[in-house]
Amino acid sequence: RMTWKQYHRIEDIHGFMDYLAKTYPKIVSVNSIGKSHEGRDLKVLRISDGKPTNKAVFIDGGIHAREWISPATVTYFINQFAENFDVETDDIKNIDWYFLPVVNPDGYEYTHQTDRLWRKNKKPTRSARGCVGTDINRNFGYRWGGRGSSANPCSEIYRGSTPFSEPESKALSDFIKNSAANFTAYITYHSYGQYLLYPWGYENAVPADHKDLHDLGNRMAEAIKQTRGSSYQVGSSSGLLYPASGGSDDWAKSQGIKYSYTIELSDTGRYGFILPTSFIEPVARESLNGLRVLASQVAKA
Ligand code: 0X9
Ligand code: ZN
Repeated sequence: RMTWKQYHRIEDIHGFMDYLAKTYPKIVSVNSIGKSHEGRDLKVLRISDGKPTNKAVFIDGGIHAREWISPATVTYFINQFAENFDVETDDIKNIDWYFLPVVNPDGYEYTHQTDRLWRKNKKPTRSARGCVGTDINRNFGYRWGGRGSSANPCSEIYRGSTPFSEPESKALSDFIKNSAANFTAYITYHSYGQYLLYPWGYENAVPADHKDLHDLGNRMAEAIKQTRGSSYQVGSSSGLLYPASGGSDDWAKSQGIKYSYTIELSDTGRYGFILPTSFIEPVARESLNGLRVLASQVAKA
């Protein structure tokens, strides 16, 4: 059974998604959009009442294997919306939600079994030293290969041999590109640091509509703060963090998805990636309040 008192293995997360599709077939469906290098499904759960006027939002987690709070938070959203859909707000019901809670299932399982701090995927590289794994968040095909990424397969920020060389980034991007849904927002959950980041990540520049992104980011941060006092900083990825090219957020923005954010969840460094399980519920709850603000913007956009 799924709870938010523990971190779960991929099998439990997939089982939970399938259970919701079976229990709420009118609003929930689950599809595999491809397979990871080791052959694990990349499962997307859709929640929608099917109204043709709905906008669409894509949310993912677990691009980086060790950032366990991310899949935990995304599955919390799924549970909230699926279990309480009839009593949810009109904003939530006027959106077609797509969730991919674990983009990097091979890496995620490896952090449970072997190396808790693994970041990349698990596909072997051409490295003579036998180094394994590409940073999926450096492998997306917009401004691929620039600052903040590495051509060295042994690096933690290895960008891969070509744009979309990795099955996980390829499947995610193909799904969004080929979908009939009209995505208005893309949010990718990471940890840690408590940041709400918008493009661009590849260099110190901002998109023409950066004021809209900053304003919505501020309103989301305010809603998070109102929950239990957590402070999130809002700004561009390159400005607030560091330049890093090949990220999924930049690629989504380049596809015309207006509200593209990377959210770095809690904490600010005391526990970092090894966030105790007692944080799951509070972090997910405040994050849901932030997401509700995004939903209200998307529903009226
Ligand atoms: O470096 C990253 O991929 C993200 N930070 S993390 O600590 N979770 O690894 C930030 C990505 C921000 N977006 C872009 N640079 N495009
Ligand atoms: Zn990350």
